[in-house]
This record gives sequence, C-alpha cells and structure tokens, in this order.
Amino acid sequence: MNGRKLLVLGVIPLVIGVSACGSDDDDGGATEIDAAMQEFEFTPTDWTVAADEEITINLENEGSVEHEWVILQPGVEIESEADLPETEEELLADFVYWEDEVEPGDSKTLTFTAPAAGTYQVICAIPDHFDAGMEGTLTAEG
Ligand SMILES: [Cu+2]
Repeated sequence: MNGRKLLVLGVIPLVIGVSACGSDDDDGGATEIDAAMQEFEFTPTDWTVAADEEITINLENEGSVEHEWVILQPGVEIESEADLPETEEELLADFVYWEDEVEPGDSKTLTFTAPAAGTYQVICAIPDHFDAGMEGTLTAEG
C-alpha cells in the first residue's frame, strides 16, 4: 500500500533530474545513449551508463551491411573473434549480456537493464567485424 505512494514520490526527482541534466542522472551514468555503427567502427566507442538502471539506446546503422551492438557478460572479454564459440547458442549463453542488430540504413530505439557497476566489452559479433575494428567499452557507474 505504501509502496505505491513511495514510487510516485520517487519519480518526481528523477523527472527533474532528467530535465535539468539532459540524459545524465546524479550517478554520472546516462540513462539514454546513442550508438552509430558503420564499416567497421562504433561511434562513439565508449559509453557510460547508470548501473542497474533501465537504459534507452538509440542504435543507428550508417553502414551498408547489417551490424550488431553486443554487450559481453561480466568478466568476458575477447581479443579476437577466434575467442568466440562456434554456435549462436553458446554465444548467447556464455558471452552475450545484451544484444541487438540493425539493418543497413535503419535505426532502432530499444531499452535494456544496465549491468552492475563495472566495465564491459562491446562488440559487433557479425563475422569479421570485430577483427576489423568494431569494438567499444560500456562502463556502468552506480
Ligand atoms: Cu558490424
């Protein structure tokens, strides 16, 4: 019963915070980020988000082939595509924290729950794209 009232009160400072500071919240991590993709890079290459918060991401594929924006799981980092497993099932189970893909010339606005505070590798998992340079870093602060 009291939970609902507390929830409403909690929303008000959040709204004020967003309007006062753009997409940054008081923790220093954004709750909305942009990621553009092309052959073969992300722009920007580093994002800082609020840990454990719901994050809105605007993905835009400015290239001429499909690209993916993939957050790897905590403690998982690859040096080359040779480190990735052979099957999509293993990739999703053991490597991927969150991912989506965008067709060339298309854009998507999506949401995901940011991981706990830490640093995470971002890759494009389409064959040959990571090795060609599609790598970034997501930092969760909270
Ligand atoms: Cu790609």
